[in-house]
Amino acid sequence: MGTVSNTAGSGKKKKTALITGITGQDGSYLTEFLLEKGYEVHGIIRRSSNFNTQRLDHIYVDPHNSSARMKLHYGDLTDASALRKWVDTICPDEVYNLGAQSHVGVSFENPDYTADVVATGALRLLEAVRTHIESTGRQQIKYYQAGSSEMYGATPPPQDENTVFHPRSPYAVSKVAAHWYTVNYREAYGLFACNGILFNHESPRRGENFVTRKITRAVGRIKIGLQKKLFLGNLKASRDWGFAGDYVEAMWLMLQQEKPDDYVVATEESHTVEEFLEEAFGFVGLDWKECVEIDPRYFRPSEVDNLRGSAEKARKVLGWKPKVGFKQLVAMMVSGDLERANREKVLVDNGYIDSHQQP
Ligand code: NDP
Ligand code: GDR
Repeated sequence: MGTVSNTAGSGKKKKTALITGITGQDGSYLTEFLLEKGYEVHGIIRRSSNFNTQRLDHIYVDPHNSSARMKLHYGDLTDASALRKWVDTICPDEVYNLGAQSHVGVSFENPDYTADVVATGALRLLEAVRTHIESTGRQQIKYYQAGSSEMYGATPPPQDENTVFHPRSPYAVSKVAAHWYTVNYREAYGLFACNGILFNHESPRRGENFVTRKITRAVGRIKIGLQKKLFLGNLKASRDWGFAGDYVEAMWLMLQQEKPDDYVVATEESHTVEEFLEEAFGFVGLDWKECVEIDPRYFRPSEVDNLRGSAEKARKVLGWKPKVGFKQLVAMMVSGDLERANREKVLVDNGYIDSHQQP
């Protein structure tokens, strides 16, 4: 794990960011984005029995190398003392709280844990930032909270910053709590704290049990003959799907404003899971109806039917707009997974793995 240094070789202070959830989809894109901007990036990672830094491997530089600007530290959103220690040690200019048990379906099965990490975890990190500022008399630390369109839940679209929250899962309820903790720390202590209310965003790095990636993984494997069927739940749900690489820029922009505020980030276009299937299977000339079967296991006890954001405020105030559209996003994900399936096939054909194993 890395040592901590705050100054560039020139003597000019380099900006420093601390990211929870750095090993996740958004964490990896945000790290790339901030490194590109010249930041030193510190990430909190959880201990696991195997390394789980695959999304960061391509930008990893050994910390013994003086050019390393990404540094990883063990910690957890359930561990307040570790959070405080890393805020004290790193003295970041900006903190991005992206860490979460982020799967809506799983949150029905692990509700306590989800609340602990997503809701109380945000509170612990806000408290670490607040008490650090109070005890050191240091300048402001800017804080970003990863909020979610799931907070709108049952409230019909279009959803913007003034839309009423009606969360429909333990995950979404926990995100609502994290949202209000963030607002409260801004109002009570003058903390520079922003909520980004981000609608679904995907990429070739999306976790494989979210519906988009589950579909594009299956398209690649079915096309190449490694798999026959894809089992899914509710195909009628509609989501506002954007590209994760575009969305991390909005997170950063929020922290560059004069005043902290909350912003919706969305493409303003919504598609059903069925439409995603049509586009993804169609991209490789397959008919999804011949491959998809419904498994009630994937239905949720309460569903979010329709999300479509209005990102007018982000467009006007942040000057942000998405660059990647729906068709381009699906093409990018299917192409990535076709390539991966081709690599898998080489291993299967040569007897290194069987077709049920992941390489
Ligand atoms: P991922 O599931 O890909 O990543 C979640 C990250 O949180 C991982 O790095 C994970 O670590 C980490 N994490 C999980 N539990 C803990 C814990 N107890 N302590 C510290 N870190 C933990 O999510 P995304 O990158 O897609 O999303 C980033 C954030 O944005 C999340 O908060 C998510 O809820 C929110 N969000 C996401 C949207 C999306 O469409 N992607 C939309 C709106 C909000 P590990 O690798 O060890 O599992
Ligand atoms: P979501 O994403 O719940 O919107 O949360 P997910 O991809 O899991 O579900 C989207 C919709 O697809 C339906 N669905 C299935 N979902 C999964 N995962 N697996 C299936 O087999 C399946 N079949 C149908 C779901 O019911 C749902 O309606 C994501 C996460 O990234 C959150 O962390 C984030 O806050 C929100 O997006 C915005």
